[in-house]
Amino acid sequence: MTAFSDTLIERLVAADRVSVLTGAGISAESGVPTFRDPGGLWEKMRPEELANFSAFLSNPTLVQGWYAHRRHIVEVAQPNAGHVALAELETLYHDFTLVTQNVDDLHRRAGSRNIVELHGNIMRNYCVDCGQPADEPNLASPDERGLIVCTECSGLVRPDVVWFGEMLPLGAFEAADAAARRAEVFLSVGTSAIVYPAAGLPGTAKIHGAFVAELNIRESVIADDLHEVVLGPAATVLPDLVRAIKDKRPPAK
Ligand code: BV8
Repeated sequence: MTAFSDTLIERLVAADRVSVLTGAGISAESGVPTFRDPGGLWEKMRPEELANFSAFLSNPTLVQGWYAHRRHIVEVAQPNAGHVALAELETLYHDFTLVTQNVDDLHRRAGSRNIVELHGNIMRNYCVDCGQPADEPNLASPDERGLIVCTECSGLVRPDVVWFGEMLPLGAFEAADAAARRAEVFLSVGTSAIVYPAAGLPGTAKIHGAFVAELNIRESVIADDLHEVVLGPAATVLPDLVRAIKDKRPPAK
C-alpha cells in the first residue's frame, strides 16, 4: 500500500472541490510512450522536428507518419488502473475536474467525464486549409505523394493537437485555470511539468489555498514547490489513494 500523508487523506476526505492534472506518465503503463523519459518519443526525434506547425509544413510526410504511428499505439492501448481510479475518484466529488495534457483517449475510455483536454486529441484530425474534420475515410485520402489530404479542398490533414507555439483550444486553459483556483486538493499526476501553460496549474492551485500533491515515479522540476510528493507508478498509487479515502466519503454522483 502506498504511503500518503495524513494531511492528504484528511484533505481529500473533507474536500468538495478536487482537480487533477495528468501528463504522459499516467498512460505509460498502458504502453503509450512518454515524451521525455528514457526511450520516450523525444529521445529519437526532437520536438522541434515534429510537434510544431512549421515542421509539419516542411516535412508533412514525417509528421503525418509520426502521428499515424502514435494513433495506432493509442487505438490498441487500454486504460490502466490509474485511469480507472481517476474515473472512480470523480464519482466521490460534486466538483471534480480532470485536466489532461495527454492527447490519447484513455481517460474518456476509462469512464472519466469532466475532462479538459489542454492539448487536443490525437484521434481527431482536420484540414489545415478549410478546417473540415478529416476523421472519416471519405473526408481524407492519400494523394499521389502519399500525403493525407482533404477530399473537399485537397488541403493537408493535421492532427487536432496543440503544437509548440500554438494557442490552446478556446476555453480549455480558462476552464483548467478556474478549476485550479477553486480546488481544495490538486493532484499533479505523471507530468514532468515542463510545458506551459499546463505546468503552471499546480502553482496556481497552491497560491489559491489548495493542498497540492505530485504523484510520479520521480520528482518533477516543480516538486520542491508542492506540499507532498508521492513516488510510485500511477497505476498503483492512484488505486491505493482511492482505496484510502472512499470508505470515508459517501458517493457524490
Ligand atoms: C502556448 C503536442 C501560447 C501534442 C506538446 C516560445 C514561443 C511560444 C511558446 C513558448 C515559447 N517558450 C515557451 C513557450 C511555451 C511552450 C512551452 O511550454 N515550451 C516548453 C518546452 C518550455 N508552450 C507552448 O508552446 C504551448 N502553447 O504557450 O501558447 C503562446 C502561443 C504563441 C506564442 C506565445 C505563447 C503549447 C504546449 C503544447 C505543446 N504540445 N505536444 C502531442 O504531439 O502530444 S508538448 C508534450 O509535452 C505533450 O503535449 C505533453 O502533454 C506535454 C507535457 O509532457 P508530459 O505529459 O509531462 O510528459 P513527459 O514525457 O515530459 O513526462 C512524463 C512524466 O511522467 C515524467 O515526470 C515521468 O517521471 C512520469 N512518469 C513516467 N512513468 C510514470 C510516470 N508517472 C507516474 N507513473 C508512471 N508509470
